[in-house]
Amino acid sequence: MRMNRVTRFQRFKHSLMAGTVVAVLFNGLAFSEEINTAEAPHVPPHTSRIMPETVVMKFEAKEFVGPLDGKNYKFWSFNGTVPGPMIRVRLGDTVEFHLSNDSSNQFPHNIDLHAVNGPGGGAAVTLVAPGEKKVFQFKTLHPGLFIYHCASPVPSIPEHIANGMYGLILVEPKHGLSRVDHEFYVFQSEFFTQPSEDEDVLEFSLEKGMAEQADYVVFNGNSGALMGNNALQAEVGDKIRIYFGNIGPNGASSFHIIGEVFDEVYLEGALNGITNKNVQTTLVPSAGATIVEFKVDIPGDYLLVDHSIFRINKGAVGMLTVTGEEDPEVFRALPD
Ligand SMILES: [Cu+2]
Repeated sequence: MRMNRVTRFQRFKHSLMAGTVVAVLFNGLAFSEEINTAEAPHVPPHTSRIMPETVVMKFEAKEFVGPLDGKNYKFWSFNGTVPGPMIRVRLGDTVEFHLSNDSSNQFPHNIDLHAVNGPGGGAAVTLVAPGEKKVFQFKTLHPGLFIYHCASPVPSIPEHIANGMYGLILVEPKHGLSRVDHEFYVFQSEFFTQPSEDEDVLEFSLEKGMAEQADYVVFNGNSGALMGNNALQAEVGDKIRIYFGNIGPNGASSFHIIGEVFDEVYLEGALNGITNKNVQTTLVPSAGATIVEFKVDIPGDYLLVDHSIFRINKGAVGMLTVTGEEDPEVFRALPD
């Protein structure tokens, strides 16, 4: 689990147990690098702050060849992972966002964060050529779980999205989120492929993208990213929260966990908005997100799926493995 380090200043503040006081004293000067990011399926820790701060976020666009369903694909990414890191900030924070473009890349990139109120969600002021860097800042005005993605027009916005440039940013409400036993970051996306000049490496197919015919629909950037040794783990009695994003780029997701019922769903990823209870399947639109919470009662394997069910053949399946005591009152097989 990779995440940004808490600065010495931050530790000093926490050691005083009076971070707020210090933040108030240094009002306007209080920069925090506590901004937490984490790679899927991990989630950055709670912000644990009472006051908003200025947080510095550093992202780099990175084009690379990586595995996709036993083959290789020409991915474009933020920070070299697909999906990009999950970001966690707090309502009222000012985010100073640095975007650089690796000098070995071929294309210009930018970032549109759906948590931003401003032109292009930041895309208009972050378009960077290979070897360049740009910085902008925004204030978080809405709590919720939001998509971010690249929106570079060269060669086309859809191509940047389809190649892997997306992720989630969580803006915690003023009083944070309740503690649960496990939090996971799961992100659904489609890939449209054709052989490149190098036959062993696949690349984006505009034709398939236009026809909305995905070859792969996957969780966390690859089929099997949440299967086998990569399955999510929990114990009976645990309360679990999943931050789920779907970029599409075309399809909506019918997110469901086979054998579980969501106790609570934060509809469309909104916080301080509407929640629903006792939900079997929740619809997540293209470039939308949701937060689901549930308690696991019985040991076993539970499949995360897009219940547009043929998509499991295209990779849209993950596993949550639950260990612990049986509870025959809740679930048991009966003798013949
Ligand atoms: Cu891009």
